[in-house]
Amino acid sequence: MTTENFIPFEYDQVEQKESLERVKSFYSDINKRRSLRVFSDKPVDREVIEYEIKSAGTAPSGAHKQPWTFCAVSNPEIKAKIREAAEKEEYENYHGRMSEDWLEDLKVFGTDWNKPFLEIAPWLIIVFRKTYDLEDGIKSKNYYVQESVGLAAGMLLTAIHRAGLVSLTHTPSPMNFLSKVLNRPENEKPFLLIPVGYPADDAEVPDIQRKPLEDISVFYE
Ligand code: IYR
Repeated sequence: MTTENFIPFEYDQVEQKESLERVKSFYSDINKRRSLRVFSDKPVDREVIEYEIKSAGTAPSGAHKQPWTFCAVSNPEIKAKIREAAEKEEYENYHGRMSEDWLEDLKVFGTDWNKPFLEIAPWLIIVFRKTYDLEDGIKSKNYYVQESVGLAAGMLLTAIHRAGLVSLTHTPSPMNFLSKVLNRPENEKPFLLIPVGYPADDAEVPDIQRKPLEDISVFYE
């Protein structure tokens, strides 16, 4: 292993008892995260969004290529364009493109082709994955792009929750209209559209449960 470019790792020791306290407290907070479809139009400062994106940008990535771009949109005209294009696609999805089974699975969420939150939420963060890097016309390879951008998106949702805001992981399908509206280069493909803001005063969420630990884990001791 060549380590000439290495620097000391900064680490604050945490005792086991405190680890448990910290992770229990983290779990009780993150367990309150819900995907919201009803937003308030209350504004959110740009700096909050910047730090959420900076947090997402700390995610690990294949060969540290950081193959992501986060587009943060508060401009009302651009939000209106995104809503119009998304609803056009979703109308087709709900009227023939999605299977009966799929529509049945979605009933509990009460979704349809209408997406008013795309204009009401103060910010839309559109996550792009860089299928390859493109700098000054020169292409170079990225690795494990889906995994890397998925991790960054998860950290973004966590940061949004930590800031006391709510979000939705939205995937209007197909999403290529986002490249056009946001004028993104050819090496970037839309990955997720995440409205961010405060919940509407009367917001409700579906009554669904998370799987218990026994159903999502296997321990080998
Ligand atoms: N993209 C559609 C449909 C949809 C699909 C899944 I999978 C969901 O978890 C929720 C919705 C929409 O946003 O309505």
